[in-house]
Amino acid sequence: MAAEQQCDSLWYGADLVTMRGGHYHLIEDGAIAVKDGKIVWIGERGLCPEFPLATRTDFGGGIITPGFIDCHTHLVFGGDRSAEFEQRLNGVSYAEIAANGGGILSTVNATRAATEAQLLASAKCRLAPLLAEGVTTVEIKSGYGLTIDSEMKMLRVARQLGEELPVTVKTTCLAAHALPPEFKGRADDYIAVICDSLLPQVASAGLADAVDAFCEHLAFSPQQVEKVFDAAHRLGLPVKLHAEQLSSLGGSKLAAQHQALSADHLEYAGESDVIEMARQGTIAVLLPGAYYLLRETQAPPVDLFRQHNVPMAIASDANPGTSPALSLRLMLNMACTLFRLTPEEALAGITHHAARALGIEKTHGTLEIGKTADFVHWPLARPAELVYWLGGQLPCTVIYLGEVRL
Ligand code: DI6
Ligand code: FE
Repeated sequence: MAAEQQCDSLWYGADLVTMRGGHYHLIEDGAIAVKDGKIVWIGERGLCPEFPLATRTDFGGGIITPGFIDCHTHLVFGGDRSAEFEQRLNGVSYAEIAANGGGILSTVNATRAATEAQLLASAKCRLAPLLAEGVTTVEIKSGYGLTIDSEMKMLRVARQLGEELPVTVKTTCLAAHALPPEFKGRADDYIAVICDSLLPQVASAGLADAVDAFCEHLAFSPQQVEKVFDAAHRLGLPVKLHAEQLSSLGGSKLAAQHQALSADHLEYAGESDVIEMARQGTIAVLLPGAYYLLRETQAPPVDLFRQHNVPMAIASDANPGTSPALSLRLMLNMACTLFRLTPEEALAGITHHAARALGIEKTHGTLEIGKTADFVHWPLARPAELVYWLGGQLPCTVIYLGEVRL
């Protein structure tokens, strides 16, 4: 870049944890130049061009990471399920609760009954703590409406969150999350509604960036999921899948074969699934919050993901049933303690690899020239500290689209 080229702002005086290629790729005493919300120069401060007209911020120490990306959440929903949390602690299983009309369906009832304003207000409260700890991009799924109108209502609320708050929102239609009560015993009919009416309407309203489904005994079979994937592809929408969370049904392999951006959960994935994911470039999204809350004992096959070079992302899965998690940093710690990721892998999981899981890696997830200027300054000595503390709030300055987010 020519030295005489201008930028709007220059940020320096900290070590840059660029996360390029999914590694720290540290630049000591670095500088970042931003123009029109994009990074136009990055490198050692000593090599930085003049940029005489730029606004300057000297952080005077600390580290700068990319903005965090929570690539799997269900943040928009009505009600809460603390009563079920209590039931589970009294010995009732998640599957039993679901079979008795509780579980996802109780949130479906509360979500259908809620107005858009109510859903927006409650989701804002849950999003606030994520933003406070450096999240600049969040994915939000539907899946608690399960009718055309209420799924579209959820997705409109998700879009509105992105318009009203300083955060980038990616929306995912998860209409195939659970069988709505009106379709009891007629799952194939519901899948047909999703494929023939719901998804086309969602797509023509521009409400979804991707399509997801829940492939599980208590939800939908691989054959049913495949129909949803085919419909999504006809509409030009990328797919993702909740797969191998509670049992092994081959969902992750199916997802990979449909060029899914990601397969998520994956506790019960096997080597042939991992090999197919590697072949197709499908990201493994690990969700330690749900694993923890369900007291699962089988961890996802992290060694196989490493061995076959399947990138691992980490997300909150923030949802009222299995992961009422409102801290992505806590998920980092849990991914390390429960799944034995390294802190570097965990940070890649909420930056570069999370961006890949959303298909936005060209613009987000690392500190590189040309990328969106979303980054976070932390007055910390080293990146592992972001993963080490168990929750709590660490002071930080968030730069979103090139400007300090207040
Ligand atoms: N897997 C999960 O862990 C959540 N959805 C899914 O497909 C659970 C959602 C809920 O219980 O409300
Ligand atoms: Fe989920």
